[in-house]
Amino acid sequence: MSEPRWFQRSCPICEASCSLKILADREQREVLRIEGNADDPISRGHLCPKAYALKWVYEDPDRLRGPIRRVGRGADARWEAIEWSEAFDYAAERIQAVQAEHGPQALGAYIGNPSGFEVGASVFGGVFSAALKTTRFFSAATMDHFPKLVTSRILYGRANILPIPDIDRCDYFLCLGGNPMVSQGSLMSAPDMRGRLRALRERGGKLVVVDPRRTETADVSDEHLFIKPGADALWLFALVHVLFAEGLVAPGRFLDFTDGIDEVAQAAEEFSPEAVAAATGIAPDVTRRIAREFSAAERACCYGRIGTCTVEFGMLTSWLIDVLGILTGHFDTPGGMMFPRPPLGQVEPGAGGRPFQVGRWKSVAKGHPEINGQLPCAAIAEEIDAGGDERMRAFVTIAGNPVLSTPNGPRLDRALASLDFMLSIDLYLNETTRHADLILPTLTQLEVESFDALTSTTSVRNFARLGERVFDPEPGLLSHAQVVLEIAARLQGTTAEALEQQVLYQEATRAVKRHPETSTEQAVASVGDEPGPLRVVDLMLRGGPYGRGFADTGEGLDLAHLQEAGCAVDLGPLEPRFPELLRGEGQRIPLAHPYLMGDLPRLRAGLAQRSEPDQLVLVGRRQARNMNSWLHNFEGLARGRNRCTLLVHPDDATRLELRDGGQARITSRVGEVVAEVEVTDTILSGVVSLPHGFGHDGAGTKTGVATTRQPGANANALTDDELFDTPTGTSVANGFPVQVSAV
Ligand SMILES: Nc1nc2c(c(=O)[nH]1)N[C@H]1C(S)=C(S)[C@@H](COP(=O)(O)OP(=O)(O)OC[C@H]3O[C@@H](n4cnc5c(=O)[nH]c(N)nc54)[C@H](O)[C@@H]3O)O[C@H]1N2
Ligand SMILES: Nc1nc2c(c(=O)[nH]1)N[C@H]1C(S)=C(S)[C@@H](COP(=O)(O)OP(=O)(O)OC[C@H]3O[C@@H](n4cnc5c(=O)[nH]c(N)nc54)[C@H](O)[C@@H]3O)O[C@H]1N2
Ligand code: SF4
Ligand SMILES: [Mo]
Repeated sequence: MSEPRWFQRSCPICEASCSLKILADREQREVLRIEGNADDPISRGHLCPKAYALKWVYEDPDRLRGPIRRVGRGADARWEAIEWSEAFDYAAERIQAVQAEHGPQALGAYIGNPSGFEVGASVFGGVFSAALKTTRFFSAATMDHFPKLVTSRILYGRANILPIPDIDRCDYFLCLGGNPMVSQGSLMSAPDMRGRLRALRERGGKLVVVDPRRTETADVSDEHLFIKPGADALWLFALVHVLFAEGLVAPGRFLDFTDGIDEVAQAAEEFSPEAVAAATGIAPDVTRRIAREFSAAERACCYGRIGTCTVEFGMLTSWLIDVLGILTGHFDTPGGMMFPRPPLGQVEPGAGGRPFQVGRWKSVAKGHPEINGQLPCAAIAEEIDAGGDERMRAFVTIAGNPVLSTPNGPRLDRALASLDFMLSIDLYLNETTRHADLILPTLTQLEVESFDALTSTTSVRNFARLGERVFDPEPGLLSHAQVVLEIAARLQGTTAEALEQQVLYQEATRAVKRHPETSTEQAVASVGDEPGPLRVVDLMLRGGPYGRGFADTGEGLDLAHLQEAGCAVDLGPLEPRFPELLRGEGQRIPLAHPYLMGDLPRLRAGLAQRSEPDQLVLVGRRQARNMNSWLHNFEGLARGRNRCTLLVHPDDATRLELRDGGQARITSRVGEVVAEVEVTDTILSGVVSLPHGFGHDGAGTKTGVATTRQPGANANALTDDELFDTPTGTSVANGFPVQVSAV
């Protein structure tokens, strides 16, 4: 008789990264219960309905349980199971063949969202990317937070120095284009948003939500301002304008290391509350009042998420959010926007870095410049379709479903079918991976340990957490780490062990900088010889800001310490980190950096255009039981009414002769979909809202529940692959023009 027991690990589904308690029978390989871990000092027992997806993914009969290779194409395609070693050889041979004939750049790669929650991907992503020998990288980031990465790179010297709201200590929370009540917080890892927002209001604080939809977060706010999509940069400029006009600018100690405040004042001059009122839909007196309230608040956060990033002026919006914080002294101070100090040391003061630069290489089809090492994900299809010898001929996807998550999905769907070779590392045969020649599934999260490498960089409180493996690895499957190392080894003509050693030595070299008494060899020896990502984590922990170092007597964090803790180790509230965090001696914050100011003419043109009569525009929407495209295959999340509905304001419904529950055809420059209409006054007139991640057409996929229960329409069949926040290459998924008609 096997005894069920409780295990603890982090939920890998969203950025809240709740600590879960999982009651499981190891021998029967069965999960009996999943609960929030009340003992965890960071997540304090929180969980949401998606947590059970850990069990459902594990049990899903549709999930792939070994490598499969496609034979034939199109309607004749069939899949055959193959052995791992044969699969690795096949992947490497095909990639090498394409690169030998057409050069290394003939290969491209796309990295999807779940890889951020997989410790093996975090630790070995670098060696895998290097082994691909190309610079043609794409990721979901250019449909996500890329403007923030670019802004941080420009202002603070590094893309991962990201301002995070100190939500638990602020008393004024200005939330633009985010719906944390549903998303559970993004670039704000903070489980239990409902509780935290309630606490904010209970201590007398104010929550103001700025969104074209009266969202679930707006419902629990003190004030909701409807804003026209894409107009946040204009509105934020008006707030900044008021600060200067009314003498409310008080940057405090930031004056000592910030340049360009006068230029910002000059730039803001033309964007008065009156000048932007028509374009934003927000009355000038409201704008003035919010500016005064925000600056007068003792502790205030201005926070922006998806609706401020995947928009026409994403970079300027992200920049102005930081500008507002800096100018009002609500930055890098308790209760304002702050900077986490993660235990692996990813965000430590560094030696001088290279200056901000874009365009070290360019896309072939349209000449999109590389930014922060990436090309826009909207350009994948055109890179494949491009004529000439420089086109992309082979492609790797890692935990991504770009056919449903990136612009002009149907075009990408067609383009992928014309590749010479495609490899997908993924759990499912879905809309994207159906085009692969080879799919390599990995172990599920229940079969590997968790370490919150990414979310500790975006957390509202510093922490370190190691989670247990619930089940032993399923025979026939390998971990993400093993898979990427084996492929990389073949591509580099070496062994997986040698690559692991390479990563260990690299990290050890970094780790001993803080511990000059230790040699690199000693550091490597200290973490034992069990293969896998955790000994690298151990090295980084020991050498990190809270680390115990490498001497026998050291005190502080290491892996054993976290194992013993059995839940998160609370590393305290966020603390001020500037100016130390600025990279390099004497570096200052270039608040009016030419790359930022260079985008002002585009904003001016946008202001002129947006003051004209309205055109119907589309925005996205997240829902509690979805996670992008990949949680639709479980009855527990898929049941219920159709969720892929188009929200339409009653006035628009009347004008367009749409009725609640009827079908509407939505057309954009690139495509057309049909969706059920939901008439509601929660959406601003002139705006319609459709969630993304749907469009499970079933053709050649193996996600039976998704296809039958929540197929939906692919919102990214509408998203335009030529509409960008130009300076960051981020796609405009919110606020692009559509036509809607009754079917
Ligand atoms: N219109 C519109 N489009 C959007 C957005 C929007 O707001 N509007 N949001 C964008 C954002 S923010 C994001 S992050 C992207 C997401 O874009 P993607 O990351 O491309 O899409 P996901 O739907 O998250 O796809 C996840 C894939 O990973 C696989 N997977 C899940 N778990 C694992 C695992 O443990 N290992 C492996 N190997 N594979 C796994 C799933 O099977 C699935 O194929 O979508 C973007 N697209
Ligand atoms: N349940 C669930 N949770 C998730 C996800 C999920 O798919 N489902 N996805 C996860 C991922 S990958 C991410 S990146 C995060 C995203 O986290 P959030 O950004 O908090 O989530 P969204 O629901 O996309 O919120 C975007 C909001 O912006 C609004 N908006 C659209 N255009 C504009 C505009 O121009 N201006 C303003 N001010 N608002 C605008 C939309 O109406 C919407 O309410 O959520 C994560 N959490
Ligand atoms: S809020 Fe996010 S991390 Fe927490 S249980 Fe739900 S999906 Fe998992
Ligand atoms: Mo995302």
